[in-house]
Amino acid sequence: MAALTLAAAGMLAAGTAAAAHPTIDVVASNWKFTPSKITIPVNEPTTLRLTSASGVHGLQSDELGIPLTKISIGSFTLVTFTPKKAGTYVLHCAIVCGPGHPDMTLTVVVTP
Ligand SMILES: [Cu+2]
Repeated sequence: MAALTLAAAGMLAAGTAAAAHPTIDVVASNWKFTPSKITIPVNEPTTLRLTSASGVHGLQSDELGIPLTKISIGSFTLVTFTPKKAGTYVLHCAIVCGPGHPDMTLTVVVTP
């Protein structure tokens, strides 16, 4: 009986932790991401909430598991991914957006 109760408590705790994963706002504009650097934990789901203040931009990372995601003015786009490996990833804007496009990056630091 005591073991069953402990098991149920453990499941509840795990459910709470999974639901509490962070959502991070990232605003794209001509020609930068704000913030330009985010830090997230490895092996935990993270949701980015993306929008644009000017221009159409994009985000994509095969290494992080982020599919090509278009970022438009006036709408919020959610993308959830789970980084599998700690490290520093420099993501370039994935949609050609003008003269500042080559230098438009978002740095994602994945901590162990
Ligand atoms: Cu671009």
